[in-house]
Amino acid sequence: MATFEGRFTDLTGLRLAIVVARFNDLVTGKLLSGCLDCLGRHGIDTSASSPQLDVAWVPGSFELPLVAQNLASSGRYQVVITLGAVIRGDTPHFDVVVGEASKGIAAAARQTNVPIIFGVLTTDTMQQALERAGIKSNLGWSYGLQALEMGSLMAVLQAAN
Ligand code: INI
Repeated sequence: MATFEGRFTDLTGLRLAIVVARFNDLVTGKLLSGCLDCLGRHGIDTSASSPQLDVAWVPGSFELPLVAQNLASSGRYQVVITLGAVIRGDTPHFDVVVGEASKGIAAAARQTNVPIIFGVLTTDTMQQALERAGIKSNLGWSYGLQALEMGSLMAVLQAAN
């Protein structure tokens, strides 16, 4: 029996990309800060000149799948993180954006065979979003951890194939 697991240390060979939506950047900027804090505390070089990490900004969560797929298919990264915040308004726009972002991100990961972390908050209010982006916890930190686990797990699986 083989057991395959990702890890959270010894990650010098790991290359990551983060795609962040500018829409609701009060929230997504905080998610990015939490995510970078997590990655840095686990030994990832998060400096401006880092050879391990790149960050791309897109207008909104609707655009996350396209850019995540582009980065994932480049062969430069073992894992891509998407960060967004979709907050329910009075129109069906919320459902359209959330549906396209979630389905698009899942499809991009399957098509490229590169894990893409779904770091998109979907909340009814700005208060709920902010509570998950630093007021109470910061889910950006969790998305960083999940990226480390998935990126290193894929490397283990590829080595075993
Ligand atoms: N984009 C978001 O990331 N969050 C939202 O809450 C949101 N709302 O509510 O409209 C949103 N819309 C913009 C969308 O993602 C696209 O950027 C835009 O439609 C252009 O394609």
